[in-house]
Amino acid sequence: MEHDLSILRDDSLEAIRVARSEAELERVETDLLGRNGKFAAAMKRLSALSRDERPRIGKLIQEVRRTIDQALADRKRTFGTHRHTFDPTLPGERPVRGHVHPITTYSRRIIEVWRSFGYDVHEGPELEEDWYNFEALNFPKDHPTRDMHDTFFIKGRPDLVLRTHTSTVQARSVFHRKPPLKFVEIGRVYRHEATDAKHESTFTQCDGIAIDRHMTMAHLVGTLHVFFKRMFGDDVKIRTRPSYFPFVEPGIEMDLQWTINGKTEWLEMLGAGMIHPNVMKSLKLDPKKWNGFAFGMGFDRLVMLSYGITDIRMLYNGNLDFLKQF
Ligand code: FA5
Repeated sequence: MEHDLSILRDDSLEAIRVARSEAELERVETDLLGRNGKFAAAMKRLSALSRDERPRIGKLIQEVRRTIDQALADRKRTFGTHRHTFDPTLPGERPVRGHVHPITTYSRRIIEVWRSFGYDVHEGPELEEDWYNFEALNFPKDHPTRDMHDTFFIKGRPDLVLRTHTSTVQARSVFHRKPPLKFVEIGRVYRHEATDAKHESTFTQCDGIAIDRHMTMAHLVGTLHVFFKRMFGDDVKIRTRPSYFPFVEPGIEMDLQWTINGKTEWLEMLGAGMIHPNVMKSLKLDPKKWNGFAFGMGFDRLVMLSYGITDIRMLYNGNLDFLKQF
């Protein structure tokens, strides 16, 4: 029995010494000290010994047990210490590297194009005053034209809305500046409406405005056509349709041709028009002296067209498998 105990002790110490991880050490501990472990087996054998032998062997077993407990505790500590020690010679853990979202990549590209046309870039708040979002743009309070943009409201603050378009920049940026001026704004907008492959309730728009003397629809359509040529190449196909927006007169919509899943179709890209004289007056500009054009395009749709994305909702659902492709 003494011989068996000394073998058990030596084997145990060796197993503890060579354990290479905390998990492995735990397995060794269970194997030695668990309910069906080697120790329990030794204790069982103790009961089979004669009364005379029992105290001496019992003492030996306790000694072996203490030795093993101590060795386990020491080995555990070395793992613990290793974990908390900074070893400057070990290679570092590489942080996971991400990249910017396709909407961000694209807005940087678009901004470059508008800058090359001499346009400034402005920003406005997403939580906007009702006045800038609606009233200044000729959407009077309680007027049916407000039905065009259902939005999200703020409890207890009837003067604030989540902006429904980036056209807010027209009033915000023109108000404190003197024409002639040209600028664009890219940003998030919100609408309380059903979503589908081409509509989201949170999406991105790019608005632009140019105010000068003697501006015409030809300037507007020409500017947008050159812009789309720069984005998609000289043979890009555009078409315009008459449309209504309370803040322009006349108003148009512009579509771009795209081929998706083998089918060629028109995709509505933007609303635009000549700035309404009522808006000029809200901006404290004399409509007899100054005029201009404004446009507001669905930015996500540009991104969709460029990358051949068939569902706008992919751009906002945070699915990494999708985003990693860009
Ligand atoms: C407007 O938002 C006007 N502010 C545009 C404008 C600006 C007109 C300046 C005249 C002068 P509209 O609601 O049509 O218009 O939206 C403009 C573009 O945003 C659309 O052509 C479309 O490309 C995109 N868009 C509109 N609603 C959604 C939506 N729910 N999800 C994704 N894109 C949308």
